[in-house]
Amino acid sequence: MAQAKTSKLTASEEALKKEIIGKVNRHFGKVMEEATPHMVYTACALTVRDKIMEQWAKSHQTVKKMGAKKLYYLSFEFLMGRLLCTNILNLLQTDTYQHVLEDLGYSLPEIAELENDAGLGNGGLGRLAACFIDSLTTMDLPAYGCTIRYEYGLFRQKIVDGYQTELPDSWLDHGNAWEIARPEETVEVKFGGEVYTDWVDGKFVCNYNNSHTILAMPYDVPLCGYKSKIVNKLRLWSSKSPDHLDMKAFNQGDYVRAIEEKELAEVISKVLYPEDNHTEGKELRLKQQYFLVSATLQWILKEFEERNGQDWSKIPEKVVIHINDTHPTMAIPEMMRLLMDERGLGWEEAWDIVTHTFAYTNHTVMSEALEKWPLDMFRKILPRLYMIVEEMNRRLMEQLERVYPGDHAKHKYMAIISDNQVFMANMCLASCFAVNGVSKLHTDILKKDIFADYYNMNNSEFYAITNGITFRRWIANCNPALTELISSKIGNEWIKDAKHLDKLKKYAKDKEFKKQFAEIKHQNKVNLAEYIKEHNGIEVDPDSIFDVQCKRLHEYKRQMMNVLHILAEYNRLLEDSAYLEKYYPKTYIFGAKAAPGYTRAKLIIKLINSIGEMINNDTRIKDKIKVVFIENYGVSIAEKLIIAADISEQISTAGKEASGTGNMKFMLNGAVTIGTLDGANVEMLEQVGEDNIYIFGLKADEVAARVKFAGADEVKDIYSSNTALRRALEQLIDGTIVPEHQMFRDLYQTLLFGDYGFPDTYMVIRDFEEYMKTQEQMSIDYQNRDKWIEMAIMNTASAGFFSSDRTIGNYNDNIWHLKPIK
Ligand code: 26W
Repeated sequence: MAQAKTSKLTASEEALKKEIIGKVNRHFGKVMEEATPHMVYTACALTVRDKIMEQWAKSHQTVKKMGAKKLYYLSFEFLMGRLLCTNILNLLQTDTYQHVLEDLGYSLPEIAELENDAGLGNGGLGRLAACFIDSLTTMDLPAYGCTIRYEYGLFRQKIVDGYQTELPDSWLDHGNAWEIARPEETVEVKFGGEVYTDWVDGKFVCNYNNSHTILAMPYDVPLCGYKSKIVNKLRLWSSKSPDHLDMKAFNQGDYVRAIEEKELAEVISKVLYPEDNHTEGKELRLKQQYFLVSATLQWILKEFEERNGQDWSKIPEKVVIHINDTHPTMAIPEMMRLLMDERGLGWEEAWDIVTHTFAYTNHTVMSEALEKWPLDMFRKILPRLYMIVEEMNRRLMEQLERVYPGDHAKHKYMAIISDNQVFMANMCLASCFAVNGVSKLHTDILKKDIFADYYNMNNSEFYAITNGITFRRWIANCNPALTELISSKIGNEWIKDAKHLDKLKKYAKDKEFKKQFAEIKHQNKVNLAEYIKEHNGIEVDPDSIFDVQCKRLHEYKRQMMNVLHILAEYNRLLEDSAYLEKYYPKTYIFGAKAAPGYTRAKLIIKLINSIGEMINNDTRIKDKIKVVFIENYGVSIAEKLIIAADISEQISTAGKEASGTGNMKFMLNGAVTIGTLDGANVEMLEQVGEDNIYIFGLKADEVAARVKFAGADEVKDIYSSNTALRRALEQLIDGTIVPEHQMFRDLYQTLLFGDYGFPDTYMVIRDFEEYMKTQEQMSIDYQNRDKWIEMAIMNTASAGFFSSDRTIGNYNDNIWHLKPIK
């Protein structure tokens, strides 16, 4: 049992203490002395939830009374992370909870650690959705996040013998204190069978035969904003079998089959697909997609009808539906279906509503991520939607013939249905009133390249809306010491109104401020070093440069370039004793999950661990380099890593990273970026100025030009002239790293010869030299402590633009037009 402290509590703290003890008593039937820390966590969470719920009822009424327009943000991913501390922060109760928990013999951070991350997402797109909902609520804008209540979130990564292994993330094991089940709002979703359309008494009817019904039951997670009175919610849909058990089968003794049937229905919301930037066209994924959008659209229309009656033409005034990448695109034909088949509207009328209600964000230009579904599968699982999509395509083709007469290649490229596949991005482009990219550069590429034909057709408005991050989680909550220091100088308005952060610039040369800023970074590094010691058994020096690359593992993000550079450094330290003597120590830290089916990405993880093993144990280099791979990278680990970084690695092949958001988190917490002119890095450079960021490498247009002429000769030339790089590459296959020297051959092969005769697809070889030189310069500059700290401060002070509040402001002004609730 924890040792209670006897310090003096204020009256409101005493009241909270009573509440928490009360929850332990009533929720678990335990007295405080018997409670496990887990029970204390849940009790705290429930008291927080109570406070949010009190606001919720009021806020709900106000929204209703105002008849306010609402945003439904549809996303297959919401990477929320933990909620206890951010909710407490948003309610301005951090000190109160801290005092009370201390009084009870615990600490807030220790209790908060017990919450499982809600890991309902893969990476950037999912975390963006989570930041958005925080900003929307903080800005008093009425919005709902809608997603699936996956029983298993993104897999838990365990490194075994250097390899990634995947374990299920059963995040709901201890229950979820934040959610409220809404069984009374359950809806039916139908799959498969045959559809017969008919006219009965002049009315269009749709009959379903042999279709299979699954129930969608919502769970709501109420969400509060920072210093805000409104409460929004995240609605999570869970699949259920309509019959508790097939009693007939059950009574006939077929017990196992009866259970199986039930399981089959529930499998839909079982697990998040761990694919990032790659689609596989799996039947279950298609079912998940329809499940979420059908349930959500039924709910949206019901809510609309309750508030506004049956004047459906008013939908675009009251409702805006945002589609987070193409994954929820089927919401479009589903709305057509609901309006036509269930509300009796004609095609034109329904189409007019739909095309004024949906907006779409694209998050990637990687061709393997652009979703398409085999037509047969689509028809089999969603027969009615298939008919609607076919009609959408037929009408689109007529339109294209008018706009681009006779240009059959264009028609095919723009079609919703072609080559026996359904193209989801084209479905969005043909129906959404607004389309946006997630940085300036990315939007330019959409307009000039992959979506150029749609852009020129003027079907929808195109916007460049640069991503952002919520400052509540990504500094106020994860870096309290820095937050306090900043607020002590410029007040705390910047947490809600990020443009004030700019005021910090005048302290970049203030001696005392610099000292304190540096001390906080150092303490964060000490804490991370402890974490590494505990989890990796590796001793790292907090005075060394912490160089961090953490993000999903993908070839275009070029973890490989980082690895080759580390190898080259290591070789040089071994060969050149003068260099070793003057070398400033560096700790390279990686965190990354690879999609379980992405063999090459998994091999890169093994490589990182293998070179770590080799380098960390080589006494000849006198601990000058350490390489650490942090297992199971996710939101909560990011919160520890990012605040301790000196250098932020944002080194994707230019043109490939749509925006990046990790880059902004590092910047905000005073890391200096080494990066290419890709995604939002371009705008980071604009904000922070070229003296405070290290930019290298080919630009997006140069990359595009080089891809076209393959570049085998160029790669060959570099290979022969750059000995450091050549050695590092050869070490991949000569037994230096591991005795099984063929293990990493694929990595060597693909860089030098490519998969189909095109070497170095991601320009690792072609950008290497500049990368190496830039790294070298950074090591020199780091040793000029005064200069470096000034740069770090300038990064923090220039990060205001990257608040997701600004991003949400842009979406709202251009696309959503929601009114803040007073
Ligand atoms: C199922 C297949 C799949 C899953 C996820 C395809 C594509 C995705 C996402 C589009 C991948 C993703 O997360 N993209 C990232 O989105 C971030 C938020 O806009 C950007 O900052 C990143 O640059 C982009 O890679």
